[in-house]
Amino acid sequence: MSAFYPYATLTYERCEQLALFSQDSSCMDRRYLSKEHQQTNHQVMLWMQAAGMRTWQDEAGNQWGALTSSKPDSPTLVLGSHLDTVPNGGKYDGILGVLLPISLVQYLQDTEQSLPFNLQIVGFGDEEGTRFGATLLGSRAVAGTWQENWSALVDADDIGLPQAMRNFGLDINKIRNCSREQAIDAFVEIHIEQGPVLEANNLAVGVVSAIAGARRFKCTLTGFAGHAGTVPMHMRQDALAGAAEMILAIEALAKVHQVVATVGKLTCLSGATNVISGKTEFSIDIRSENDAQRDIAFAAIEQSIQAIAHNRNLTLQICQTHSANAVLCDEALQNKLTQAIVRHGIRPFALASGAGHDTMAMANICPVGMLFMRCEKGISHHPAEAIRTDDVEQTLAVLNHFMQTFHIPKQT
Ligand code: HGY
Ligand code: MN
Ligand code: MN
Repeated sequence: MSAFYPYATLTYERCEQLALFSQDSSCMDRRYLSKEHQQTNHQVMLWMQAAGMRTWQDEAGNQWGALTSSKPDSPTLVLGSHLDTVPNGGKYDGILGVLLPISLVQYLQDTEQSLPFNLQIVGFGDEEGTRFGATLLGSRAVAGTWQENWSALVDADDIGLPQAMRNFGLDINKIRNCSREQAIDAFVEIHIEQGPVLEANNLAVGVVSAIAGARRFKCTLTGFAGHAGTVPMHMRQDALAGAAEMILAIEALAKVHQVVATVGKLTCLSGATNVISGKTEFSIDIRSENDAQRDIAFAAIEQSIQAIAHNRNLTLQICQTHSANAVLCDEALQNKLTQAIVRHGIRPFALASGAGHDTMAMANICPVGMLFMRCEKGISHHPAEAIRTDDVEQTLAVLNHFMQTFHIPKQT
């Protein structure tokens, strides 16, 4: 066991503690600007303060901690990830990328080591976009790419984003104050891989080369509700049967165009056993590391599902709810992370991320890098998401090597 082992168990135990802050006692579900988000920010603030960091919560509800260098005009490195989860999600997606850096700062504090640059840690409030549909709200506020039309967003209980922010003690009109352009010289995110590649290569960590770009849509399909017993099959305008045909077409076209496309949500409005569906809503999430390839695939999907709607005498409305282009990680940061992995005696390995991350938003204002940590069987967005303490120990050691040898050029 290395000097990092106690800090690995500390990180693991804290992930377990934060998992208690969930709106559903039967599973992990922590949403932006909720009571559970508030509890989590407070607990993370206490852990940051215990590690000697100055703390604050910004106007978007992101939780920050700062360790200021003895030379205040030094460059600033930010480490961070998100504190929200998907419904029925795991305990480590995002959360590990906030708690592991705090544990490393605790180690530096306990071993009386200082850094030649300013270090900040951020827990973003909304990466998953579960509550309001748009994603990366916390990191986009920091990156200065908050979108004015987000003021119209409402959640499943018809609570608007501005009201939810007021309930949280925030004022949406001040959101521009938390933009950190020019104040951050590099951003690095530690995150579980959420895929099987590191485990298949028997590696604890890997360096992320690129992050797939994503587009998300809300589709509303309208037919005509009818009596399940009296309307002949050839006279139906069945919105659920239409959605079913469209979902299979989306799956087939994703394979043809070598992208990933997912229909994760399907709602049959006013559904009843003996009623032909008159209206359904479903989501589309389409991704690729190649934005052009993704857009060509989506154009083919759109043409196909509109044709299905036409043939079934249905009307289909497609509304884009999210778009983020693919992001290449900074070469210099990738090299520094690779050198730290080699110095720790692990075989260096680079891989792309199919999952989206706050890093995509931060790439708008500074060089970005990501370090992936293995998760068991690559399972994520699922309660079976699991990590190993010894992998956390290795990741802490690699991150420490990275920090000890890291020189950031001040952004001009
Ligand atoms: O959907 C994603 O890729 C991320 O987990 N929000
Ligand atoms: Mn996620
Ligand atoms: Mn995540």
